[in-house]
This record gives sequence, structure tokens and C-alpha cells, in this order.
Amino acid sequence: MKRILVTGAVGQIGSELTMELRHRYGNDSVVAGVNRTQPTGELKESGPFETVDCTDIKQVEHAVKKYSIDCMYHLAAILSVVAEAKPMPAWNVNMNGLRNVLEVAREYTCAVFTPSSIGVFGPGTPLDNTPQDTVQRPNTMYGVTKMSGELLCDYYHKRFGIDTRGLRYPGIISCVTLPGGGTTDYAVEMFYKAIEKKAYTCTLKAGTFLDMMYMPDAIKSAIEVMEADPARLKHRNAFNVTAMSFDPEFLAAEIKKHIPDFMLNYEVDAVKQAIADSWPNNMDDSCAREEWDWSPDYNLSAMVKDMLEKLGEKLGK
Ligand code: AKB
Repeated sequence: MKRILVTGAVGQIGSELTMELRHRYGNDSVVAGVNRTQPTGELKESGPFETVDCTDIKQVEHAVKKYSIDCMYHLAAILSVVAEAKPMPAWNVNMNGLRNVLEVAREYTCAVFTPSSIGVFGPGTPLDNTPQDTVQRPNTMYGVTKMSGELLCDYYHKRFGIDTRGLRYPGIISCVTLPGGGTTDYAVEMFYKAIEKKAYTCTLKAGTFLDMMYMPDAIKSAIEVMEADPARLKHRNAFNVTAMSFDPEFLAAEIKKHIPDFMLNYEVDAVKQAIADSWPNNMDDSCAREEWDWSPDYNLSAMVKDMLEKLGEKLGK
């Protein structure tokens, strides 16, 4: 039986992934690792939670020992925009935090899932149909830490036999927990503003295409890659995965099918635009499809319909 620790369990992905893992493996088998923000509601009531600041190896080790953990989903991280504003804290959390998790995994023999990102790509990378194995010279602190994290995870697998696996996530869209500090956050904000104000001012230019994914697919992919037959895996850290690629205009046009008077304006943020311009327009995720049968359930129109229904309910509109 799996005994799982999720770090960053109150974050955008963590809050939903923890609940799905509890549903699959049993409430008591999945520990929500929290740091500054305490869990609330179902996340708090449905299973154990523990303070785990990943930059403190003793806290990681304490949780792993206390709950006999054999698998960690290490989601705690600082995202791209915040990492540009605070590069050293980003290095500390994204690199030292990961090293602590891997060291504890080595000591106590745990499998480790680490989310990587489209941020691992940069100048020199082919931006269309970006291959699984290609140039990775990111020019953001977030990208540097995610790229180095991929290498470190592969190193722990090859050198120490730790079962490390990861995904290069695109922008993730959900209506449960807001993302914080990412370049792709605009896509989530657009839904909230479309419902609340019928207008949104976008910080990225028209024509900025980025890979995106709806949260149910993000959760499914994390669980499936960890359940995959290791004999089939030629890659580990980390797989390109995507579900759709759009720019602000495409997303707005799809929202307008449901909210016809929705208006999209632009006020471009130079820092966010530079980050987005260094990332792929669309990735090739054929290795994930071949090695562990990855296939997303939601395309743009299915995601927009579901998001607007669920978010409308949540916001009482
Ligand atoms: C970000 O925008 O920083 C993240 C990511 C794509 O990794 N959502």
C-alpha cells in the first residue's frame, strides 16, 4: 500500500492532487505537507496534515518517518514571475528544497514525483513542436532551477536507484485554488474577470501562444506517470505533456461563445512577456504518449465550458 506525502499541498495543484490521491489510496495514506498557509475545509478534515518546509531537511525527514512514507509528490516551488523578482529565495526553495526531498527519499527509499515546467526551455529551443530532447538553455531563474532539478532527479535515479519521475507542466487552469506568481496565470484570471466583470486586461500580448492544460488532466498525468510500468520508461525527468496551445485571443474567443459581451484589453507586462516569449508555443508530447499512454481528456472548448460552469457556481453567478 502506498503512503504518500504531498509537499505544497495547499497550492494550486496540491490542493486538488491531495484530494484525488486520498480518494484513490485512502484518506489516511496521504499526508498534506503544508508550510505557511494552513489547510482548510475538506483538505484539512479528510486526512492527516503536517508542517513541511522543504528547505528544512529535518521537517521533511520527520514527516517521512512519522507516516512511513514511501512516495513523495514534491510540489512546493516558487513560480516564474516571483522567481524573477526574488531569485535567491527561488533558488533556495526550488533547488535546496528538492535536494532535501531527494536526500530523504534516498535514506528512506521513497519514490519522488517532481513537476518540471515549460520553463526549462529558452533561447535556442525550437518553439514549435518542441521535442522531448532538445536545447535547454533557460534564461529565467525559474527555468534554471527547474532544468537543474530535472538533472538532479535523473542523477538520483541513476546513481542511487531512486524512482524519480516528472512532467514538464504547461500552464494549469483550475477553478479551485488560484495559481500564484506564474506567467501563465493570466489564463485563470481571464475566467474570473469574464464572469465577474465581463472584461479582462491581459498582461501578455495577442499572439503569445503557450501550452496549457485543465486541472483534471494535470492530476491524471501526475498519477499516471507514477503508476507507469518502469520497464517502458526511456525518459524520467521530465516528460513534455500538453493538452492544448492558445494565445489570449483564442481563449477570449472561446469564452465569448458563452459570454458574448466579454471584452479583452491589453496592458503588457514586460517581465511576463519576456518570460513567455522564451517558452515554447507548443510542445511535442509523443514520448509521454508512447512510454505511458498519456492522453488528455480536455481540449480548449471542453475546458472553457466546464470552467465557466464550475466557476460560475463557485462565484454565485
Ligand atoms: C508559471 O507560469 O510559472 C508556471 C509554469 C508554466 O511552470 N505556471
